[in-house]
Amino acid sequence: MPGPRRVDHVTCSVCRVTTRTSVQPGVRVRGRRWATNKIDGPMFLRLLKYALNRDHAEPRWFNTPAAPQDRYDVVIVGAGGHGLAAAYYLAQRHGIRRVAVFDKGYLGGGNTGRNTTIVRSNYLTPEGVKFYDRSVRLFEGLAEELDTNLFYSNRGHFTLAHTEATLRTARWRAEVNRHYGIESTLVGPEAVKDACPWIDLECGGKHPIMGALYHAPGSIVRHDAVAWGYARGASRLGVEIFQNTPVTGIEVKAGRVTGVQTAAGLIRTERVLSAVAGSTPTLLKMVGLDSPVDIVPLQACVTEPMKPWLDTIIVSGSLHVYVSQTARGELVMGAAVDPAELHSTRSSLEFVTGLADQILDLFPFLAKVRINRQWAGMADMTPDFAPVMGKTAVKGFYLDAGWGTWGFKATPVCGETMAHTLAHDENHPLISAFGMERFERMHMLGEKGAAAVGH
Ligand code: PYC
Repeated sequence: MPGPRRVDHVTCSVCRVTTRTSVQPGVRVRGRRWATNKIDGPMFLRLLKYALNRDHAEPRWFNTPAAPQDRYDVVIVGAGGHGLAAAYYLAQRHGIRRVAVFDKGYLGGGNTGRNTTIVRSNYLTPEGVKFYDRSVRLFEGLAEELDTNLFYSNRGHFTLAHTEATLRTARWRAEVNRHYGIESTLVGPEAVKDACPWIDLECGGKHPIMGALYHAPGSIVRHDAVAWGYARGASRLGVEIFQNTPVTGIEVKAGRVTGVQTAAGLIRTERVLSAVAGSTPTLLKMVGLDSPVDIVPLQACVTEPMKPWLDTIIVSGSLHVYVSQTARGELVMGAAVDPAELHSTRSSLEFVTGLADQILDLFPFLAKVRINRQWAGMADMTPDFAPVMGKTAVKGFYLDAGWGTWGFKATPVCGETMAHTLAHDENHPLISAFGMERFERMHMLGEKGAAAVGH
């Protein structure tokens, strides 16, 4: 198997050119040319010009009106990536522009800003594989579509196997993936070492690496840039975004949505999309629906910056670790979900000590590296580890939930499919298997084997 190549997509916000740079693992990215345009010249000159001249203030990414209107065609609850992407595609693809997005906090401040930015489509079920493949494809063209540098960086993704059972699941995933045209393959330990020479294949003698599922499209992308890019795109098309404006109730009359109570007053609407991850049970209660969703914290952390040494994404479900290196040189890492349900974003010492213990088995040379920040998101878990999406028993109430530990990578496809579903009042074909009614019928999807995170 050839070593994975790293491909970075860098989009210049002045001249809108997306440059792809490609390197072999371990080789520094060199020779990135300054993007230029005819008017402003190279980007660094433009930065100087704008930084030093008050008359050239950068335009705001979006403006919020002083107060919401009385009525909207669609109200979206949650200004994270999913809600904003749905708003963008509603306006851009379906011409539905009287859309308001409300968030109780700040834009992208929920799970969008709290994940470890991994994008992949190496799922286990055909439904999951097709869905996430569409997401990866949308991600690949997103910087250009949103005219925003998303720092999309194609790294390749290794899911390590330390046991026969994990190898079997990896082989199964590779087969399903390839059936749907997705580049996933089972590789031996030497391919892992080729791509990541710093790894200890013996893991300190405790859990030797027997092989891995290698997934070429695996990538990382700057999470806040995705949310802000969608926000700007939606806002340019007329969508209104209200931060720090909680939705406190949803009016339902005769089984239909008629309005939304917000901190800024009552808004009339017949269509509401809930895209609130860890607050899903709260929203469902507002419309009288019960939920199969549990909320569990998922913690992550970031180290101080280091010289580039990790060009790929390394995941070990058995060791409960996943790690990648950002363009700034920090390692972004996470572990298993917390062991019990908890509606909180507190992060713990127990998490970092546990994670350090495991990561040092893989990379002993990291012993002296300091952790700069740690945080938690609230993962909304379903019993079968697949999402809950689409129409619900309440007419006009649409759900985008059950993202567990893999919601960020679904951002574009959720936006696209939920916009279609709201616009046509008909579930998009890619989400038809994800309806809430599957739990009543016991039609579970069984996606747990594709989780990167221990549960
Ligand atoms: O699903 O790839 C994933 C993932 C990585 C970290 C948390 N989830």
